[in-house]
Amino acid sequence: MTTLVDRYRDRLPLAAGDRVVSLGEGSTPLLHADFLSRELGIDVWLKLESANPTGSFKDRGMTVAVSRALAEGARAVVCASTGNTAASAAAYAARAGMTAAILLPQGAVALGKLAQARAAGARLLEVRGSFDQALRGAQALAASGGLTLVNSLNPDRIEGQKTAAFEIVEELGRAPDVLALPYGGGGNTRAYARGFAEWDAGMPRVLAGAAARRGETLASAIRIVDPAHRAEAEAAVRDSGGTVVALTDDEIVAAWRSLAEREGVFCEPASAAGLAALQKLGASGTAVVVVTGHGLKDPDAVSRTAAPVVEVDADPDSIAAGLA
Ligand code: AN7
Repeated sequence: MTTLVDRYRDRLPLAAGDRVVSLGEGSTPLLHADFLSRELGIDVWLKLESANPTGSFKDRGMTVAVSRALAEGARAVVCASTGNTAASAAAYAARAGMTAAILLPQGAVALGKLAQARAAGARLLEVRGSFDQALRGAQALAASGGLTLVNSLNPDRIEGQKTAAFEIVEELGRAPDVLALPYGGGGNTRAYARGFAEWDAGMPRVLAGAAARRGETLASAIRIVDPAHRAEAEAAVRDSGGTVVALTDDEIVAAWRSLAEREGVFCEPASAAGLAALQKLGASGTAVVVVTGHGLKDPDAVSRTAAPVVEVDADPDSIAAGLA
């Protein structure tokens, strides 16, 4: 197995002797999207970050952040999370023999993510409040000492996540013309911008899909009112000639359905925000759409938006009627 750190160690902040805490992250598929390419009249590729070990792009950052925390002698990590950072931090901390303290916005984390963090034995606290409030709590806890913050405010997270841009350039042989991705707190947008800049292969035009109603979107992963990286992420988008695209939930769900129904790619709703931005604005040339998290993380989203299951008896007539 080649870990992410093995693949790009010379571009990551880890010393030669540091123990690497890895679950086999990175080297994710870049899948050609035949239907979407025809629909949009351009060449569309999907970067399946949902194929990372805990099912989201967070693992790229977490391998670096947890390895560094371990090297520095930390015994515990802390984060606030809408769910995916929680699942990733819990798994990497478990592997490192560290405690993970995780602050979740009450009632706002998808079922699969909660199950992942619980299964790994993380200390889960449900904060009576929003993600934004939970993040301030996590920052205060980290500042009081002893725990390392592993939200993307930790620069090691961004360092790890920039490697997705490296992989795209290596696989396409050049930077794409357009990169479309979801925009929650903006850490990942910054990470891609840094990755393309460091590889020196040119910067794609970045389309960053955000929920128009940030505090209420059904895409719970990006239910973040005040993005921690707003200034830097939006500057990077502007400098690339790209746009922050405000999306309705209907637009996000339409993109999410086309990924599942037309491409066979089942992601969580927030992960379709990049495609929704691309569908809304259009583009030319080659576009890479980042699919950030797996669909199994949020089964309730399916119940709310997909066709119901039909109940039948086990006889041929009843089955035929059920299919009619
Ligand atoms: C699937 O886990 O903020 O713009 O606490 O889970 O870097 O914040 C997750 C964010 C996109 C947005 N897609 O990325 C968390 C968290 C998925 C996500 C984003 C998230 P950023």
